[in-house]
Amino acid sequence: MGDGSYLMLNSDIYASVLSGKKFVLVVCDNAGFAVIERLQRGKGGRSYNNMLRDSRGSGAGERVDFAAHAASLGARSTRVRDLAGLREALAVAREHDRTSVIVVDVAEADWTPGGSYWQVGIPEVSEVPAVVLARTESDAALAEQRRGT
Ligand SMILES: Cc1ncc(C[n+]2csc(CCOP(=O)(O)OP(=O)(O)O)c2C)c(N)n1
Ligand SMILES: [Mg+2]
Repeated sequence: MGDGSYLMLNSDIYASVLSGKKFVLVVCDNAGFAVIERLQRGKGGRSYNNMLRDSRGSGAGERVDFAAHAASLGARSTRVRDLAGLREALAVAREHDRTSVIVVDVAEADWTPGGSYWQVGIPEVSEVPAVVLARTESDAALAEQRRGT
């Protein structure tokens, strides 16, 4: 899961430790809600406060130590730096009977378009040309959508 999803949903780690229902979690830390940032900009919006680099205030840009956090919930945790480290950490995690959290830093730009799109509301009326274009493209895509799916 992503770093943002981890922050929203991490209590399940503790539940897994308490219940003994282990899982292996790989946290891909790209320092923010990257998919939301892309979605927002892709629909004509401006970049706003999705990525850590855009945060303001006295603690701006502060990174979370996810491995330390997961350990505090009772999970085994480690941070890996490369693919070899990830392979090894996965192998070790699979052997253990306790939930493991493996943290890896990933690049924000690393993603592969799948040819699908995220259907969200886009203003019908806007003075921003990029929003008007996004709405036009969305309407065209919706016209192609199969009914009932
Ligand atoms: C509980 C909850 N709140 C909000 C959302 C909307 N949402 C979908 S993806 C996402 C950001 C995910 O960020 P991250 O897990 O770091 O993944 P990234 O896109 O950076 O790879 C958000 C906020 C959601 N899916 N679930
Ligand atoms: Mg992220």
